[in-house]
Amino acid sequence: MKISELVQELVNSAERGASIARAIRAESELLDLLVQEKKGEQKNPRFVQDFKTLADVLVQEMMKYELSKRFPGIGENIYGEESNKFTNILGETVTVQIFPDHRQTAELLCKVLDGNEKAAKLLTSELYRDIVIDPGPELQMLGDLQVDVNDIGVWIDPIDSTAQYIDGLDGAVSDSVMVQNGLQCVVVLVGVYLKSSGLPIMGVANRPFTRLENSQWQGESMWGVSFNQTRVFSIQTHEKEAGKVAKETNNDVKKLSVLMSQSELQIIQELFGRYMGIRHAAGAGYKLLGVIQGHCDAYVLSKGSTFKWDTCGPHAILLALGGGIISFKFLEDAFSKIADSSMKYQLKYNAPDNESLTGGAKWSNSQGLVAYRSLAELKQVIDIYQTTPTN
Ligand code: 2IP
Ligand code: CA
Repeated sequence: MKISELVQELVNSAERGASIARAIRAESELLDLLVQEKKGEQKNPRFVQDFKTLADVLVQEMMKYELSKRFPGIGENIYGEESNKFTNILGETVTVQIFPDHRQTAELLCKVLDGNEKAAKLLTSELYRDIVIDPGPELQMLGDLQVDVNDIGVWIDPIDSTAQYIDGLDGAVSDSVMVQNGLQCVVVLVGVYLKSSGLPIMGVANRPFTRLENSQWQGESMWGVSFNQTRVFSIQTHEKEAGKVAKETNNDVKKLSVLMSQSELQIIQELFGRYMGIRHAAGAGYKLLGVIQGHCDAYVLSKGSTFKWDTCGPHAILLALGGGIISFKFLEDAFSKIADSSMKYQLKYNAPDNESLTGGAKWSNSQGLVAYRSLAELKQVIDIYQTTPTN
């Protein structure tokens, strides 16, 4: 399979996902369903108690459908956060999938949506919209590079930062180009990894709600490939410029700035906060993009609260840039050891981190993570971690 063709297909699919995410917030019929409070007792024996999950599943299934159409057989190796089976209180189950015939898809959606024909039609028309976007001139740099279709797996996070997506507030831009929360934190993520090595080789990240133009949300898309000796990425120069501005507005330009979750342990925030600027932002994908775009130098998370689908795509882009993502526990190792065999230390995507992980935690990045833009930044994070007393 030609890598450039897969990139083109992933970029298109992620854009279609982004456009569905925007349509749901723009059409009142769909938005009402999204923000509807979940009532404890449902009068109707509904299939969908939670429309957000249906939105997630639809984006995921649409990507599966589109990729399988183009690359037969790939579908069995595409994994996502959500199950596509919905069961109502009568014990009936429907499996949400996209059919070649759009009428069949509309009928299925109508059933899942308790007969809401209008919503089913609106969603169906978004699902089949013809979308082809230009991945940029960098695509040509991939030339004729090939990958064995039997050796790849795909992780999809159809809508990362779902809480922000449902709240739907525009995050206010404060002292930096990044927001702390709001719709801007939503990201559609797709990552491709090699089954043989577990390493990510290709990633696409699409932010559906990047900026408002004439009251309409505009998105942005980026991708990266890190395969054998080839490293190509699409990050545009205006994003690099934005990163520069962010750093210059920092009082101490030499100080590293690190992204953390609002819920990061206090002790970790204090430890790094003594020597680094700590920034908070919602969304694992959004924080990873913050590092990719150079708005911050690293993203540090001590807990296992992210999953393979959150990190696989952005991880491939970071590798393409010369950075990476390692487990937080490796901050205890010598930097020289990590630098010497940095691929060995990267998070892996072909198996759970360990066999004892079950249920919801099975596919978590169980020992936390450190995402960095280059080894120089990773070195600073390790130095601080290893030399700072915790009291
Ligand atoms: C979540 C989402 C959260 C993030 C968490 C992810 O994915 O990105 O915002 O937590 O790690 O798994 P935090 O914002 O504290 O970093 P989803 O929204 O898809 O459940
Ligand atoms: Ca997620």
